[in-house]
Amino acid sequence: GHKGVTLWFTGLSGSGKSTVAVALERALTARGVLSYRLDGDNIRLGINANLGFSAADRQENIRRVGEISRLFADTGIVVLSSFISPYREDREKVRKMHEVGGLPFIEVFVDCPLDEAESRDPKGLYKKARAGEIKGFTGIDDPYEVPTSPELHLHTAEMTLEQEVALIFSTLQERGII
Ligand code: GGZ
Repeated sequence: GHKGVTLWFTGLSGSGKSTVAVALERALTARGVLSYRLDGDNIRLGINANLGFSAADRQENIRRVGEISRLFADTGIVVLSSFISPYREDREKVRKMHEVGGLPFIEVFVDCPLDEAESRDPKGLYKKARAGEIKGFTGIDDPYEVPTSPELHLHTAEMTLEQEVALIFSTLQERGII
């Protein structure tokens, strides 16, 4: 059996948060562990369709996603939440909502250098941000506050995807979650 938990992936756009979450989900499914992924693609088009990227909207985005993660984790699911979540205070609030409910919370800092994320630019958003066509883009003209004490710190420039998945997997095992 396994316990519910929220794995909270934070990092820049293009840092690889979703890629790690997808690979981890595959590994968990192969071991019979029920997991569920939350990210901008399924949340910002649905429940948070009314939110943009102002500081207040990002804060509300993270608050709602934190509450949803907590509810899923409470049912025993391994929740994989991938959001830039650029503000430390908002991430700390999500951590607290889990802790008061006795639910494990694992902050995973997907630490990718800006120049690397920018060179990937899968959606061409950094290019638009540099050109001033998108205002308030994280890492360009909006802040990303790096985690000060994440449970896991993935230096993505020095690790393979397989190593990252293995590290998260062994952390879940060591903590008796899976
Ligand atoms: C950052 C933005 C912005 C701005 C659109 N700043 O690479 P992506 O496209 O798929 O990931 C980014 C996503 C970020 O949504 P989150 O819900 O994770 O953000 S937050 O936690 O800050 O609320 C990017 C796209 O949305 N995007 N405009 N201005 N990312």
